[in-house]
Amino acid sequence: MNIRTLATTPFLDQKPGTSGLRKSVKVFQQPRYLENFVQSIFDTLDGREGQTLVLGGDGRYYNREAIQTILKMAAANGFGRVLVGRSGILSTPAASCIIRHYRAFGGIILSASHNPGGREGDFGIKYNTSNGGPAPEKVTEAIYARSKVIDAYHILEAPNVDLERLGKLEIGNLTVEVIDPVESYAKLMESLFDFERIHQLLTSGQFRMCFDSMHAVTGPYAHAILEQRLGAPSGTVINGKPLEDFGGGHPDPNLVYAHDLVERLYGTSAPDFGAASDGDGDRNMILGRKFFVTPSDSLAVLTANAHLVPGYRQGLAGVARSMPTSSAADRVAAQAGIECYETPTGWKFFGNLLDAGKVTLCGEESFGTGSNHVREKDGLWAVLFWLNILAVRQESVEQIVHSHWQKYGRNFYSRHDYEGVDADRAKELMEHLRANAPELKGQQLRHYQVKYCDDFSYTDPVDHSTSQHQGIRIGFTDGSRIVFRLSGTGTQGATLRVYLESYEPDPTKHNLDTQQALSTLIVIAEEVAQIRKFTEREAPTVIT
Ligand code: VG1
Ligand code: CO
Repeated sequence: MNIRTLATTPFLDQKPGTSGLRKSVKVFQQPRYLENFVQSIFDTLDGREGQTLVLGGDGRYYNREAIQTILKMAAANGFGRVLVGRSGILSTPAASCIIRHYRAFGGIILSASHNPGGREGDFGIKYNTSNGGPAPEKVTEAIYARSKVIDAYHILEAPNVDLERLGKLEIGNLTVEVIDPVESYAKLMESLFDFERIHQLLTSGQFRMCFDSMHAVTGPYAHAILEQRLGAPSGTVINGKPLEDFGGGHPDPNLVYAHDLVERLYGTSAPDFGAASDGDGDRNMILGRKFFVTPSDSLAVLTANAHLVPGYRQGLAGVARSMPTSSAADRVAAQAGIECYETPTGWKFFGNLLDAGKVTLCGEESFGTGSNHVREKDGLWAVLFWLNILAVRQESVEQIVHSHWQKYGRNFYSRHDYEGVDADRAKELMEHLRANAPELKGQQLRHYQVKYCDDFSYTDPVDHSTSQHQGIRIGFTDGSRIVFRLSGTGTQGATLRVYLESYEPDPTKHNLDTQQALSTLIVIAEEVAQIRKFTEREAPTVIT
């Protein structure tokens, strides 16, 4: 066995963002770049000797190469066993499920999620802890600190591992186990949902659905679960073959990028139900026939209907949503008499609440929904949850959402993204807002009165850690809100996100167009933040 210790020098830009370290493939392909980061992770893990690690990714370009390197580094760093998905594939929620199922020490997930892939695209890496969830900030900060001083990494000299064949093999003192990426995840889904009832719905001839895997990681999962186990006709899953460049597409399930799906659901003889997932399978978009469900509403609908689903029939401990997510779920929680928590953006902030049993469901406005079944958001889980509700209620998606609004009122909601703007100008915009924030309180802006304006800071109710500067919020006396923050997942320039929300209790106004309903808030956002001036853009790049 030949373990080599190689000298290296730090890269100073290995700071993990909202969800791991994301950079262009070209950056990751620099000699020692991946090795430095992986060694920095390993160096911060006390007690890794002999432990089990889970490893897999979303199949994008550079996935296979990175996996070979990480296996050899795990062998040289004293791990006992690595469970790796066949072909190097594991969706993010499946990786979380496998870490928990095998009681692994942790896991490394290779993905840049919804960012485009391929040689010219992005790559990413993140570490998940033994609860199956993204490493909390104190861990990512320790990794970053280590990456700034690292001077050596350890790697075993060994031939590449055959990732196509299931089973065990040894490299050095490490056991590598190539596992089926779908199996334990599919079993977990079967334990939560009424598969018999969903099967009846999907084979009744009265109901058609379409699932768009966007040539990303959910292809094998969706084929196995929706078509093979639940009996949906073949062809239900479109773009189901994972490709290294996602077929040239942008694997972000929204109305702009999931165009194949949107065309079908808004076309003639549209199916009853449509859904899409992102690069690594943790996001979901839910559509009815000619009808879009905002992710914030989706969380609220799942919360209100959880009693219809076997895995949640015993009741919900509470719900949590990220701060920019609309407060639709808060209204359901209030009526149900359960707690609703508000966390900063990013799934890592839900981990403690889930581990402590304070919440059962969580969600983000960015097409992410999940529960205590794993510690990541979970795209296919959300689709199965919706299918279970549809099978029980025998109503259309649109009817279900409209009756939800009738009962709870409607939170009109939209996010305006300005992608790839100049990073310094974007920072200036935020600083300008931060400086003006104290003066806004009490002011009348158009017909809205400002109730509060602050830079969101969060104290974790479980470990009392605090996270500051999580977004500028302007709250109005009628419950409407505007939130500004900069993305922590982009790789080029900066992305400004503007989140807009207004509440409408009156059912006769629920059919208004969303952008129309939010038009005054959109004007106020421009007036307060001078978005055009700072971004030098006339309009957002993406509106969701
Ligand atoms: C975005 C979303 C955030 C999500 C994160 C990771 O982060 O806004 O809600 O948790 O992506 O999702 P940001 O910092 O760019 O706004 V994924 O599916 O990209 O891992
Ligand atoms: Co994702």
